[in-house]
Amino acid sequence: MLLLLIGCETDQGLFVYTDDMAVTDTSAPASPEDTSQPDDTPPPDDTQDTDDEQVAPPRAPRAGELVISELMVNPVGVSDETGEWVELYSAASVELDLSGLRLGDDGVDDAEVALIDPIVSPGELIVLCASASSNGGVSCQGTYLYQSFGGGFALSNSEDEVVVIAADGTVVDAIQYSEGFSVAGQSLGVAPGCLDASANDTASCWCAQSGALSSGDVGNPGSWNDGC
Ligand SMILES: [Ca+2]
Ligand SMILES: [Ca+2]
Ligand SMILES: [Ca+2]
Ligand SMILES: [Ca+2]
Repeated sequence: MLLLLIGCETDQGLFVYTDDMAVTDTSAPASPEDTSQPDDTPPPDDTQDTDDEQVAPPRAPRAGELVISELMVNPVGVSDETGEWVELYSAASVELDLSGLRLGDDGVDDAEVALIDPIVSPGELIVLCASASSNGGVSCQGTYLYQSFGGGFALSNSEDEVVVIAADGTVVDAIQYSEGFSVAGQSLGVAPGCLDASANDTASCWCAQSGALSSGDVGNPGSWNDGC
């Protein structure tokens, strides 16, 4: 087959006419063969988290991960009905979701806590109050129904128990106290060295706290306790 029929020189270069009359411009220099392959590898992404850096979602507290750290058993500046409160310390190493948390005792008390924000960070102190207001100047992260004869939660001025119960029924922490424990107008707190769900079962770990409240009562709600 005759491939090259006619060729002629033009200003633009040599046009070669082939038998299918296609036009090929030979004046353009042949480009060097591109041996590189398309790069399918995505560029490194510095912002992408590795598995090691991903934070687990908040979960319900397990036994010992919340510690009963301070109690206002017998307020004087305001009534027990509005002035009692319970402080809890998170001893967990992860964020906790306290949705459905309950406060109870060994008798009739059992009350679900209504929390402003159920997510608690490791090492955080939260204060759960009988009343969000009229409590003597305490800043509360949650409230419960005060009821001293069942259907709520109350701290007896004589002897009582405090049981912290997770939504799934797990007892997270518990303490009990007897006659002579409470002090009128003063909270009782766990010494910083005893902030542990087992250690707080020891009476010597508890003592009356300082710290002025606007009601004239004394305590350290939401702040670190005094040593004992
Ligand atoms: Ca009680
Ligand atoms: Ca009381
Ligand atoms: Ca305990
Ligand atoms: Ca405290």
